Amino acid sequence: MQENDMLFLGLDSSTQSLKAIVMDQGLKVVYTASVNFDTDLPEFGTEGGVHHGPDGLTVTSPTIMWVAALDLLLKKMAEDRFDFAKVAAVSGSGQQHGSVYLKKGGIKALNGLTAGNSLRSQLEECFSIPDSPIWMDSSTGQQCKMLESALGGAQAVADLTGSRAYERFTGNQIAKMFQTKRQGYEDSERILLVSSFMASLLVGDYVPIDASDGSGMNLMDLRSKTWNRQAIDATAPGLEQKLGQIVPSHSVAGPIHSYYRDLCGFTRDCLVICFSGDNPNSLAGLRLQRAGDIAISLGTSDTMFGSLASPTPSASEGHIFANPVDPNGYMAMVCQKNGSLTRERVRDEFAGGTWDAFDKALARTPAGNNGNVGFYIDEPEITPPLLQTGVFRFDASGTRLDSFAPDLDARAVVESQFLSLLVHGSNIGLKPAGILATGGASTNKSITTIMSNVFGVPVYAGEQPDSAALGACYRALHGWQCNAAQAFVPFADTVKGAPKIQQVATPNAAAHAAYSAMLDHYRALEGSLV
Ligand code: XUL
Repeated sequence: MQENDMLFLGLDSSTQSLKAIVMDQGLKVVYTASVNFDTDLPEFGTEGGVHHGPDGLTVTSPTIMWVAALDLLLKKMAEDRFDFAKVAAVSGSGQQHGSVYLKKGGIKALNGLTAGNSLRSQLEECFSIPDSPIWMDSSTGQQCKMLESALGGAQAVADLTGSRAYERFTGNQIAKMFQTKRQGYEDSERILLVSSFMASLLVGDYVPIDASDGSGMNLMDLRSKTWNRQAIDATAPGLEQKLGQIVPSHSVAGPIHSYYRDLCGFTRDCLVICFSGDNPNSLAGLRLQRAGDIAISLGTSDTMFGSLASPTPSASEGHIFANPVDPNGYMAMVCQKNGSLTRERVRDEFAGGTWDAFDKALARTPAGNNGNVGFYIDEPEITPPLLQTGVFRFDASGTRLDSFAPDLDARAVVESQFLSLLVHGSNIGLKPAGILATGGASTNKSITTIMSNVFGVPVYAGEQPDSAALGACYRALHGWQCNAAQAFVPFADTVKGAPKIQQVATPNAAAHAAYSAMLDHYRALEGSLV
């Protein structure tokens, strides 16, 4: 491989798709490809990449679908004549919290992968629990209570692990598996996150969990970045052995397995750098290096996050994770489960079904919606914690209404989502000086304008909307550089040549004043529902 001809591959195994972004050493994106689970792999019958259980709380994805997606992605890349031989390092991103259960002998199947057969056909029988619970699952309330009572309450769990016990956090999902699918749990040789599972596919071996994604499990000591004995013991017997090690996110997971060399022409030198969660990768992709550099990612879920030097975990909201590009740093994050899909549902039901019509509805309504506030809870919500689904509409006097004029619904869904992020983000130290908007809806000018007005700060958007996949590319380069130097290289050095970001919205003083004036009204309505 020529030193000046190297490429870095970032994969993003998200809820709905598996994407690839490739960049050169000058940080320029040179290739992208993607596989959509619903449309490219219809045989799995997913909706938005998931299956909803009959209880309304359980949400899973067929684990083998993610394997089939990698088969298909590599096939698409080969058809595009992508030059795999130039890839110096691969890293990746996985939807956070989801868990993968490999049965005894799984490691042999990974080690023994041979080109000529698909990954899917070689790994189909490897899972002790074939459906992976994912981040949208909220069926583990009981297990959360058990963890909190074992560790001395919600704040104690937050102080130790960075977050109070959350239904979607992996430890509570594993506890439920132990309690309800005992045989599957016992048969598990290794339990991986989506991120470490995808990396394991590439290395052909079980790879460690990185500290940043490991922070989303309610099992890791946030400060020492090791498994917390009390949390592990309170979750399930024999768990530590099934989880393997935790390593810094920039670690080399291993060389790419010969399967990929034989199948597509990767070289022996190609390194796999530990994969991490999608939110940590987005932090890297957006190069959020100073406190006050905040991003809001508008995806399936909406998240607000930024870097922090010292963590102050809260039992009432948000999460603190280990920082994915600074082994001594942290990041804070607030996550709202009802994001893009909810906005799209409201658009389809009340605003003509197109973004153009939605924008027009926003243009016909004033900032602050004349005091009308709506909570659109299609999925049980994390922030604010509203487990009861439905639409809750209120007028300026706080009276509950059954319906709004349709234009008011369009504005209310966007405003309440941002007001919630403002209120809950500030509670854990996320006070933006400027906001980087990312994810699908970050290209929608009306939505970023409302964001800017709610927070009263400028909003920027990168040229590259797929920040998690891009962050995985940056981390592939970062990990490769750290390995070459045999020392930690500051991430700022890795990304110093990255393209400048564009300002896309400037706050309007009058609109911001309208939002500031309605904060108490918003808080009171939210409080009445929680
Ligand atoms: C984060 C979370 C979601 C998923 C989405 O805590 O649950 O953002 O990571 O992929």
